[in-house]
Amino acid sequence: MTDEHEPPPDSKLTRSKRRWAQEGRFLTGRIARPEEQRLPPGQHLTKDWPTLDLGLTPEISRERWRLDVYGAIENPIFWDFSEFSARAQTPVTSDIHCVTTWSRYDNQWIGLPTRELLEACEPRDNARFVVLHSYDGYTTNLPLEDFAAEDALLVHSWSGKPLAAEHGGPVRLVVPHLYFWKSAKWLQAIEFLEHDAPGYWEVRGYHNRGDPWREQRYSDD
Ligand SMILES: Nc1nc2c(c(=O)[nH]1)N[C@H]1C(S)=C(S)[C@@H](COP(=O)(O)O)O[C@H]1N2
Ligand SMILES: [Mo]
Repeated sequence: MTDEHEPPPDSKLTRSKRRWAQEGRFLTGRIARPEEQRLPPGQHLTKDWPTLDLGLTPEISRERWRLDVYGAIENPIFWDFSEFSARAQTPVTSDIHCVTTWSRYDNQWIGLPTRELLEACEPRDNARFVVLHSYDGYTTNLPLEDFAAEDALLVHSWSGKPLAAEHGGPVRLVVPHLYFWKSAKWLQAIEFLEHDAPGYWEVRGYHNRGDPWREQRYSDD
């Protein structure tokens, strides 16, 4: 198991995002279906790609990067970048939906489908949840079924180029059907658990699942 980092102290942006959760900011009260409406309720399109994080960009080169996969699995994995990238050659095009209301269509990613990671690590029958751990101390949690979505990918390239450090390079997760805070940047470790373990934003007022078409922006309590 990799060393845990403490997340950095609150920044102006993380303070604002905590307040928006308390206020229920941006909620429209509408529910939509992805098959009928590509843009989820309350979202607007952007052509550029904003950067959002805790205010700190960990400088992890491809040489230093490691992925640690552990917990309720039969085959623990510890890959360096060349072991990872040899398997991570699947292109996927998908949309981004950030809870702060911007969406960006048709992002071209290359990476390892999470389903192929699951084939390699073999989760045990009691594995139900996944926690992503990042090099900046960030964490986020997903039910195993959401992590295993057909278009979910551990990504190292965007638009044919190495994923930029500001967007989570060398490797980040991309789970297109949930709000983008579930897509951990600077991925360091993937932990499989029997029980749920809410992550950084999930314990700070954000919804535990985060389905954009149901506007699952904030937690109910
Ligand atoms: N490691 C890490 N991953 C993270 C975050 C973070 O602060 N640290 N922020 C999340 C949030 S809130 C969003 S909206 C997206 C932003 O990704 P981007 O900067 O590439 O647009 O990353 C998500 N993944
Ligand atoms: Mo976000």
